[in-house]
Amino acid sequence: MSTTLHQATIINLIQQNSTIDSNTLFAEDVKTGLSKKQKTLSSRYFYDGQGSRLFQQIMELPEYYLTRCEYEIFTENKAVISQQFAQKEFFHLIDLGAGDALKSKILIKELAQQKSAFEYIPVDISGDAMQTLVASFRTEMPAIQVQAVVGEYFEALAWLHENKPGRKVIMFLGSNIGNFTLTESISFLQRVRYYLQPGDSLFLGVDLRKDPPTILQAYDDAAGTTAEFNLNLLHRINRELGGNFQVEQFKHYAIYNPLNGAMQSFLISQKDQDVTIGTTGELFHFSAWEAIHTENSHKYSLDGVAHMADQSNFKVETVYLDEKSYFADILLKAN
Ligand code: AVI
Repeated sequence: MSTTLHQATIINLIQQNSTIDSNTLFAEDVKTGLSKKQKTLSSRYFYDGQGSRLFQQIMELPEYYLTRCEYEIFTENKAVISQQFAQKEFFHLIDLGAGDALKSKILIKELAQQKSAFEYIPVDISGDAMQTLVASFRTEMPAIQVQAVVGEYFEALAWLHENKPGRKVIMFLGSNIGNFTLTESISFLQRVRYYLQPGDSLFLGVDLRKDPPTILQAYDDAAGTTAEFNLNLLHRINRELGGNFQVEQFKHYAIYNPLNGAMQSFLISQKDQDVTIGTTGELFHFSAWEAIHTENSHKYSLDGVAHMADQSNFKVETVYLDEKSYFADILLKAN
C-alpha cells in the first residue's frame, strides 16, 4: 500500500512481505532468550509505543550526551557535510532508522539551501513514525522529495536496489551501530556495502571511548529513566504475550567494560521466582540475582572504526567530532 502526500510518499514493505506475524516472532525470541543458560532479551524489542516515548526522554537527559554531541556535529559542520554528500549529480539520501529525523533535517535544510538535487528516503520499522515524519515534511519543507520506507533495514535496501538506481548516501546515525555485537557490526557494514556502488557513501554515527564514569552515567541516569526503559521490556512481555513478570522484583543494572568498549545493560531478578508467558504457556525460573542481558551499546576508538571500514570494503573519508571528542560522525566511501 502506498499513500501520496504532495512530494512525499510512503511504501510499507512489512504488510506486503511478512509471512509470520510480529507477535509470533516476539514470542519465539523471548522463548529462545529466556531458555538460554545466560538469559537474554533482545534490545530490538525496547521500542514499542511506551519504549519509544522513554527513549525520547533519554535523549533529553543531562547524562545522555550522545544526542547533543551528534546535534552539535551536524550544526557546526552542516555546510561541509552537505557539500560532500551532494557532489554534482542527483543522489538518494537514505536514513536508516530515521525516527523523527531531527538531526537529518539540519542537513536536509542545508542541502535545499545549496540547491542540491536529491531525494530523501527515511527508513524505519515504525509506520507511525514515518506517517508523522512525512506529515512534518509536508508542512515544514513541502518542496523536498521524500520517499519514506516502512520496513527492516535490509528489506528496505533490497527494495531501493531494485527501485532507486543511482548514487546513494546512507546515514546510520545516533550510535545505532553500537547496539550490534562487534561481529554483527562488520557483517552489517558488509551487507550495506553490497547495496552500494564504488564512490557511494555511508555516514556513520559512532559513540567514542571516553572516561568510563561518563559512559556509565549515560546508561544509569539519576532520574531512573533508563531503568524504566529497560524494565519496560518486561511490561511489554506482560502486555503483548500475557506474561506475569512482577516487574518490581527486577532491577536495572549497567556496567561498562573498558577493555572492549562494551556498555552492557541487564535486568536482575531480586528473588527466586517463576514467570509464565501466557501465549506460549512456557514457564521460566529465575534464581535470586540471576541476570537477563538486554543490551550492548558499544563504544569505539577511531582505529576500531577504521578496522571495521577496512573489513567491509569502505575507506574512511572524513571524521567529524564534537568539541569534547565524545562522538564521531564518520563519512565512509565505498571502495
Ligand atoms: C538506540 N541506541 C543507540 C541507544 C544506545 O545508546 O545504545 C539506546 C539506549 N539504551 C539505553 N539508553 C539509550
